[in-house]
Amino acid sequence: MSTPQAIHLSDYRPPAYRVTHTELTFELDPSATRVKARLHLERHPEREAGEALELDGEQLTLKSIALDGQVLGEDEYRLTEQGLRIESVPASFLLDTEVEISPEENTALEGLYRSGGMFCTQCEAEGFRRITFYPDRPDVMATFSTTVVGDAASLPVLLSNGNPVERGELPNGRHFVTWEDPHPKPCYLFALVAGDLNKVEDRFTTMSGRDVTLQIWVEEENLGKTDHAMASLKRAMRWDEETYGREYDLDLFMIVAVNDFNMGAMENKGLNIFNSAAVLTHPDTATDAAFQRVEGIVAHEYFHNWSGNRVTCRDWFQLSLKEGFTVFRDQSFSADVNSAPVKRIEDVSFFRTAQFAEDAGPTAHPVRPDHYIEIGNFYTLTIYEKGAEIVRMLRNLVGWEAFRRGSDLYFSRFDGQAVTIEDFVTCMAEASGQNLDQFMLWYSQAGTPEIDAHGEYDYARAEYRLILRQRTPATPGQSDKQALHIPVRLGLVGTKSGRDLALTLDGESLGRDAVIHLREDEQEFVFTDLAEAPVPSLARGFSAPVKLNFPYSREDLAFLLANDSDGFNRWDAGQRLALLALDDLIAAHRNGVEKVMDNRVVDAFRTLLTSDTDDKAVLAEMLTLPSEAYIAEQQPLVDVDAIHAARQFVKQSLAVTLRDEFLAVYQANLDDVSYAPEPDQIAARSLKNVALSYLMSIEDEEGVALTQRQFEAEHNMTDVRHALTLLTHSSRDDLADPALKAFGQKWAHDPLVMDQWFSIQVSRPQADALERVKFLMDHPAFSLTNPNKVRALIGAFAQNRVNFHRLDGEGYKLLADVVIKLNRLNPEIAARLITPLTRWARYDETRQELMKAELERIRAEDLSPNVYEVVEKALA
Ligand code: B3K
Ligand code: ZN
Repeated sequence: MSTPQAIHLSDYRPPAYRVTHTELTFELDPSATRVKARLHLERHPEREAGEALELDGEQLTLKSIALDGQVLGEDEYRLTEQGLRIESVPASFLLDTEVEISPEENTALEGLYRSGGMFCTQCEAEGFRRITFYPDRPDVMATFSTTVVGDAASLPVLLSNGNPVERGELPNGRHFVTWEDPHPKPCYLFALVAGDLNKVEDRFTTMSGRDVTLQIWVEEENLGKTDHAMASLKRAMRWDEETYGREYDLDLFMIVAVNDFNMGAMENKGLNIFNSAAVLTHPDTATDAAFQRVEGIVAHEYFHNWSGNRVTCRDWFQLSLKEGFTVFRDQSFSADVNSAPVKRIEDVSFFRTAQFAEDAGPTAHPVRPDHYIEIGNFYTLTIYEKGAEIVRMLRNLVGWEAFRRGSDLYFSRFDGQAVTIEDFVTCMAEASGQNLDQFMLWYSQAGTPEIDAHGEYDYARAEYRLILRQRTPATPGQSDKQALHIPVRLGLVGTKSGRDLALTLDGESLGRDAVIHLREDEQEFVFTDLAEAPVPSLARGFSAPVKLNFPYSREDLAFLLANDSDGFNRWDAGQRLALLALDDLIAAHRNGVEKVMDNRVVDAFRTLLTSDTDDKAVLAEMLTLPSEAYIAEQQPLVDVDAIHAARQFVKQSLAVTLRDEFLAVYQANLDDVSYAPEPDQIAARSLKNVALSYLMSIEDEEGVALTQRQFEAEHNMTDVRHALTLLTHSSRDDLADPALKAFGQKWAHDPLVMDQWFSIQVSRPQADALERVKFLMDHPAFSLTNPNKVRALIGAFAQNRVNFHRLDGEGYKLLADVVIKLNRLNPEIAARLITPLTRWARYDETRQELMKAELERIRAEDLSPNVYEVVEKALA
């Protein structure tokens, strides 16, 4: 393969020719599918006459080509690795091509491929060029008419976008269905599914009275696992009408579950294709977390119908235009239908662990990158989650009402168009009358801003002076950073009253909870008329995606944990308090001195455990210690063993001292009501299971007995999986092995449950985790060509902090071996899998060298653009 070249945002030009209508016919065959395409093309008004026509196309065998009905001779067009070129074409014309492709050899799962016995597609970002010659870019929007022809016996169901308009029998046992999609769309939203599928059907009446048929298509054995996805879909449809005034626009909305899928799901117009893991649920096989994930993803893909499909991206640099906005929309939906504080805590915990790490590593990039080699590498936490945080800041800056007006303006002004991030932000500026120029920097500047905050209370003047200093560390290719516009939501909690004090800034009264705007490198805010000294509660609700440092004492943090009126910051105060204690213990472990537990943490936990709270879901979060990954994020140099030992020590110390309290919480939250994925039940289960984790951490007789009882009761997968994890992660193989064996035998037939079984065992801290991975790679349920299996086994192992980072380097070597194999089979998955190795700079020298050696070993291979780009950045 030749050295892949970067493409740049600054080189954007509209296409020379655009397609107004696309007619496709597929003759499906596993090894030789024929695709006929008739493209209605016309010159773009902004481009000059006489330019050549260039169409993208990869791995296509051209069988015939004709322009306006005239067959083209071999000297009238040119085929390259990247596509097809015709030097001279009229201003408007028809192009007919016929190509042959081989779905069964397509292990990259981009374009048209086989999953089990079915055919399905994944076209975003650039998969359509593996189906036919086409201007494969999002700013070419056409109506589509698609005829799918296939064997009637093995492929009774033939689906594509839009509405079915014709169907019939053909000779040789074949049949066809023709689909029309009246909404112009870019080809990345094209979809086709064919297979022996069964449907579950429901209806939805939209706010204007349109009757929509809803269908979820699955393989027969999964027919009992669609209720939750269907209910979620209807909730999402109603929510988008009520919240954003957005209504569905076709008579039919379909979801299909497929087993082999690179991502969670795909928002193809009218025909969403889902990874089965993101749609199928049943109380016996899916955890509460999985139920909530399904709800969120179903909503996310549905919301794309407006934020992404009706209004799409001009080019792939604008990816966050649709992804950031849609993640924000799905987060808001989940917050509205579940526990809002817990949703925020979960999202932020994940964000601060994983996106901060991305921002601090060699693949850091702006939310709108200015160049890339392979767009498939840019479906990142930065584009998605940081993009969503930016939209959230916008919502908070302009207020919900102006935000909604801005969103209405955006959808009406740009309906049917492919647009840019400026177009979106301009609507928000117009609707609110605010100047968002400085705010735009959030899109172009990479890295996590850090705010160093200091405060001082002056008794004599009854004033609190707060000084905020911002800086954004250099990221690859961006050494000089400018000051961002950072909204900091805050309260000042009175140390005597424990209440939020009234805020007066520059003579203006701001209430008790306000947003101040940091726009300079350094700013001072003087709050006046404060009768008591406060402890500041800063960046409430994580009001901006920044690291906020304030020299809190442990007493301050314990105070905020008890008194902050902002639930999110109360939780965060607990996390900060635990982190301070963990810091000491990590140091003690490294220095080989005795570890001593900080009593302030014990006291705080005792108070939490014995308090009378009605918010069990938040309490469960408060009782959860920062994860090893998050603790690692806070350390200058990651010492995996010290972090593991310190966290384990805190957990066990709490369990020993507060055993009775944990036991009481566990017992108070046991129930035998029939399972429902409802907020109250989920909250009680999380609280009970957090308590069980502590009880089991000391592995005393009662903890073990309770865990085994919970495992054997088989009440629901949430409880069973939690108990199995505790048994498997305990120090006792006599607990782990029988439980794993029973579980593995019981669920051998269910791939999604087997994924959980794989993950649980390879994430155990015991020293045999790596050997288990190797052994399980030969398990009949494992397959390197199924992305879910790769994630469940290899991906999960790479998250096993202690064992992946083994000092003999065997963990790194195993990952590199898999990456090398997947580089050929599935480059998109291969490139994602490398991530943990790219973080080498965070570790000690020995590990750095071992990790870099594996990256070098990968680099020596003949690489796909995906893997090439990541490895080059990691070794730059
Ligand atoms: N838009 C898809 C992502 C597909 C990426 C494939 N390389 C899923 C989503 O964000 O909804
Ligand atoms: Zn999306």
